[in-house]
Amino acid sequence: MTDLTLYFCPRTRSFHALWMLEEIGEPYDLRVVNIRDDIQSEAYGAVNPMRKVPALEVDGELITESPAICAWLADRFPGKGLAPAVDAPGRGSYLRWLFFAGSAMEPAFIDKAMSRETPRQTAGWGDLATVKASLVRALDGQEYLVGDQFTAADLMVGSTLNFMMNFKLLERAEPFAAYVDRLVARPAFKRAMARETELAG
Ligand SMILES: N[C@@H](CCC(=O)N[C@@H](CS)C(=O)NCC(=O)O)C(=O)O
Repeated sequence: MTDLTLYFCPRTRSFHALWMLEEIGEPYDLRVVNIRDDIQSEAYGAVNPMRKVPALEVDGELITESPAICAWLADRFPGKGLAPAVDAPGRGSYLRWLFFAGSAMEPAFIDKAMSRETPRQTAGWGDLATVKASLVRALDGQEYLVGDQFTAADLMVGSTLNFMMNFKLLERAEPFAAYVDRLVARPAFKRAMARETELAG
């Protein structure tokens, strides 16, 4: 059996990985890390020198960065159907949107949070308006980003949209509202949310 340990702090981006673990449904351990102090310890520096959560320890190997954690889990447990197989149609689109969450959505929303404008030709993420327009186009006429299948790419993109809505950085409006509502209705999301709420105290 694979030994899975998630370094997690409630009410942070580490929720992406918690939700993914619940989708996978394999046993895992949680180590709660307080991002105000624990994260600065020497011990946590050895887990993630970036001093960020989440981190997933797999049989002693450490994986950081939420999209990488989700990609690894989806590929390690292919029977859960959370990623198209390497040689299946949709694999390219799946990877595209999975990476888009971290490389385009995140920095574009942080620009907004910081009330700053990075020139779009300089920024690898372009700008928030174009990021949103790209997602609107990707979701046009479909329930999920890759055909009719929920994948880890939806988890990362949807969880990021939900996070940004909760922080009032994104209006709860269509088409994103219906998409996020569909994702948060998943039993695995609800289990992860219940676990997080319990841990947040
Ligand atoms: N690129 C990372 C970002 C993770 C991240 O920003 N984590 C925040 C919590 S929301 C954190 O650990 N902050 C602690 C700190 O910077 O002191 C990922 O996608 O997993």
